[in-house]
Amino acid sequence: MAKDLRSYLSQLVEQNESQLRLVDTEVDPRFGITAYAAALAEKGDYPALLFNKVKGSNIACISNLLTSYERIALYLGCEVQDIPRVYGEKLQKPIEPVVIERSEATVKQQIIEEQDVDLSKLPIPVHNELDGGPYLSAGVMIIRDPDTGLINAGIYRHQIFNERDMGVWFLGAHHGGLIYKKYKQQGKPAPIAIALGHHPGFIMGAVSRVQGIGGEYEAAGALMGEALELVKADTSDLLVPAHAEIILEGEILPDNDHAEGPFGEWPGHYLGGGSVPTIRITKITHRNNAIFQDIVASGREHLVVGGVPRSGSIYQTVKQVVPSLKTVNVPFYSRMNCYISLRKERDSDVKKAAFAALNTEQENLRHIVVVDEDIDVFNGEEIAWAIGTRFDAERDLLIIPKWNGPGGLLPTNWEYNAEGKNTPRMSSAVVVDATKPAPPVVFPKRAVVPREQVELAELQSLRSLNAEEKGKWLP
Ligand SMILES: Cc1cc2nc3c(=O)[nH]c(=O)nc-3n(C[C@H](O)[C@H](O)[C@H](O)COP(=O)(O)O)c2cc1C
Ligand SMILES: [Mn+2]
Repeated sequence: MAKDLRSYLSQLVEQNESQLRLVDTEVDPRFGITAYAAALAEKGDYPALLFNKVKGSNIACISNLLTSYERIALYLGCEVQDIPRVYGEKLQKPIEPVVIERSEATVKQQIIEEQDVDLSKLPIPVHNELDGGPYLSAGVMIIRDPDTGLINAGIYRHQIFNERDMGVWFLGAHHGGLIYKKYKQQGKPAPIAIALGHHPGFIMGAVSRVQGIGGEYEAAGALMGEALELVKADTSDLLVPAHAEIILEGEILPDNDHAEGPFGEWPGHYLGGGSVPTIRITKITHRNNAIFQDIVASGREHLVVGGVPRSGSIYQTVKQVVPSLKTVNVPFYSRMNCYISLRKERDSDVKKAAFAALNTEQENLRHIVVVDEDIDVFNGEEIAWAIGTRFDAERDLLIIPKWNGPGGLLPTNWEYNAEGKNTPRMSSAVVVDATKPAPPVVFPKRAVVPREQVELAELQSLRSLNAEEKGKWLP
């Protein structure tokens, strides 16, 4: 059986049942779905949530699925520390997709024709307090380059405008927007399809930084470990994933822009808005008992999905200049930071690694922390500890003024005048060298309990005090 969302969910449940929790109470798509994720996050709990009864919809909704590196490591079949390396190595061996018969394609089990399209029947959440409306946050939009015929895929936010229309927000040089403009210049609608709900390898493939237009289906195959199965779309010549949960088909209209936003985004605050192109949906196909997928856009889930491809690219470029690199992490709590661990062979390794990272991910990175190989870069406490014990600001801090820009997504990239008007400014970057000083400085050894002894501790035999023991020791 081909890998899909369901095969991954069973892998997740097999590993630990509590990683998938069913919400059987009826929830309102307006804040009701994100309320559960938020309430659990306050307790430090990030299970995948399957909502069975979303008001106004017969379709289930899954949210909070990719909220931890452990869940990414699960499908990549590696340790968390090794994600950037394994991810990068897999992307270097793309796997061609295969096209299957319509009758074999599970996503064609249910068909909704144009006259019956009603997006309000999908369980599309309103995520945060000030959001402009419901948003598709985990849809992979597929579009064909009219010049080369290559198919490109990516995740772009889609605000729902009415029963059949939604927006699409393309950033900067992302291929989706470049391709859309080619159709627009010819005054033609751009046929698109949006895939909702699939194996995480498909989703990560779609957001991987593949060189040039297209290649995402091949990247998805590499990350899934098998050829992605495709099927012909019903309303265009696009090829779409045959085992997605839901496919929306339609076109981006050339001259029908619409006001969009606000929408709470990955920095944890509102980003973007303005005027965006409109997509008209003309057909929906879905599986029996379809599961609609949502990504918590303003939180950890978005940053895990977006951070792994960045860590993967940075790993590859840093490794070329500093072969003693151990691993890197663009953490899920700040895409502007990057933590690099390495076995320092010479002092210059630190700056070489930091500059390679900054050059690879110029869009968002501005704070690089370099640590020794004994520090776990996936643990923010370890990073803070390394800064606290191995970093001296006067000697180890490098500020790079006017590193990147001008402008960008964050308010720190803008200068405001007395009238409140803003102009783009250059942003700075910083390298924090939290590695131990090189010899001759003798650095104290880290205090640890011997590993063999830690492993011998019989944790399963721990229990609470019984009555007799309470009588003995408690007042
Ligand atoms: C959850 C999530 C939401 C995203 N939202 C957007 C978006 O609204 N607009 C955008 O241009 N990119 C967005 N991205 C980033 C793109 O999907 C990503 O950079 C992708 O590689 C772009 O592909 P392309 O260059 O082929 O268009 C998002 C990524 C993730 C993981
Ligand atoms: Mn692309």
